[in-house]
Amino acid sequence: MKHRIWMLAGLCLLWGCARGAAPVRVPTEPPMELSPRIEEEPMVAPTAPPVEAEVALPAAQTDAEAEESFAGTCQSVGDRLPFSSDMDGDGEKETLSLAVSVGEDEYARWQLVLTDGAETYTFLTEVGEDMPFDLYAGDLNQDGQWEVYFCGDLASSDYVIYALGPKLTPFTFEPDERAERWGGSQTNAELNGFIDGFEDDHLVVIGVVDMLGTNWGVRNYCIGDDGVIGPISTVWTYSEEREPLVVTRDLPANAARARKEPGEAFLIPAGEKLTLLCSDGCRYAWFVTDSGKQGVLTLTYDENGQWFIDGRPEEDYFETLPYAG
Ligand SMILES: [Ca+2]
Ligand SMILES: [Ca+2]
Repeated sequence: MKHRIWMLAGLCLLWGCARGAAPVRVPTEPPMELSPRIEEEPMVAPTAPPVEAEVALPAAQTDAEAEESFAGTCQSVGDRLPFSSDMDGDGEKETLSLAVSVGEDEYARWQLVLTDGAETYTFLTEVGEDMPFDLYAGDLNQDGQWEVYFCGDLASSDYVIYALGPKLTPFTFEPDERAERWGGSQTNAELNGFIDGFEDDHLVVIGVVDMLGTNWGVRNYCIGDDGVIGPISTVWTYSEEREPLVVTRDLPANAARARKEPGEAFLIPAGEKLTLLCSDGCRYAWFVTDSGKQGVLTLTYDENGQWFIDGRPEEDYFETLPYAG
């Protein structure tokens, strides 16, 4: 539990208790089609086996306790390992356990073990204070086959999610549409962000959106019919508890429309404050001004990842932008 509290406390600070806030007005958008073909790439495969130190994991519950408190929907099992349930519907229980050790390269190796080592899978994360992680299990898409989700921190606050099937076969993720700006380094074996919960058949993910500063947004993912995990909508919704951005020169904007196409153009004058509501992390950021006007900003980026609005760097339009340190 300690590791979860550490992680949640830090994230709540960043996220500003968004889940308890009033709903943010978000432009509606039809569900995105999941792309049918994504080539599978290998997951991280650790190559340095030496183990220097074993790290204690939370005390185990009994199988009966674990099963009784598990309603069948996806939920955290990180503090009740080993965890037993019939994960593939064959009438026999499988048992999930997790071992962690620190290698000479000072990376943590999280080895997920299924039923006496019948299947294993290893994730690498950085070694940090309490090494935050969480493990979730359940049948998100209700096809009778459980998934296992592992969240960890690859580097300083570079949270990452992996998903595995009942035989610990890795799922693939739809490639992040923001990867082009990052230089295409993103793989489809992992998802940047961390799990904030589950809603119906959706995985709720919080992630960083680096556009008009560093912003934390949330969006939902599901498992497509092709088995690929992708976002329901391209839009990341921001917390309402955000510092407004102070405009320092005429800022070109457009009226927000239900679809993505921007509406009528207008200028936001210097001195106006605007609060970002959401963005797609690639081109559009929706906002509301202090005077209650809603609209959308259109951004572009160059080969260095610098953001521009109407040809000017984004920083030129605002007193400050909330960049992460
Ligand atoms: Ca089984
Ligand atoms: Ca499933």
